[in-house]
Amino acid sequence: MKFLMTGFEPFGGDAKNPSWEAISRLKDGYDGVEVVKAKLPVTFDESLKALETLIKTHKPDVVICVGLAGGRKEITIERIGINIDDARIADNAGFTPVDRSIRPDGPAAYFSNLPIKAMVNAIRDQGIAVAISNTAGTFVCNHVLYGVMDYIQTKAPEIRGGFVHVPYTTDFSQDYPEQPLMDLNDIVRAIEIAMTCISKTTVDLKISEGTVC
Ligand code: PCA
Repeated sequence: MKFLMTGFEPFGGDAKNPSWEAISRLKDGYDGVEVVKAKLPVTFDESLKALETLIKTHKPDVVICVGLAGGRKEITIERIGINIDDARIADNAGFTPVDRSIRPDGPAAYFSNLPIKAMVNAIRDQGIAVAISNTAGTFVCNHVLYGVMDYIQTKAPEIRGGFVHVPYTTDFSQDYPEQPLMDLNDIVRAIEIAMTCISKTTVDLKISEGTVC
């Protein structure tokens, strides 16, 4: 089974992006799993183009895009990508779209088709903080999640895809003393557990990971 695993370049003034730090540390293969790693630009216009080229080139069975969610204390497995770009900060090309549809004729949202409950369960079993998230924001990560699911639904329904957000890592303690931080080794391990889980799971678990507002 071939996995395309992506992280992002730094953005917003940070020197590093923990998502790429984690992805770059994955091995090229695990038991029965081949891993292709790539770094995506943090730009609305180029990120999805780059991802589509990678999918066409490598023909993966599974695509997992990983990004930074600074301020979150857990690894978060994203459930849904929504059809909107609404940037609070400029992307790395200096572009700040406001209330722009990603696909003007597309549905309002797409669900990830990864076994998100099984992934949360497997990661939590190993003592790593993890949760389902019901919003990937409205910046480049949501753009990529919506875009990859649009590609899958319309062009390659055999692919399973989704998005994982990770917290800041402990080496950001000087930059962000107030932010929750996670050890990079735990993030790498969580991603490895998620890949193993996906390779062994065809039907997701029916367990509640819901929230009440
Ligand atoms: N996080 C941003 C974009 C790139 C990244 O790592 C986001 O959550 O949209």
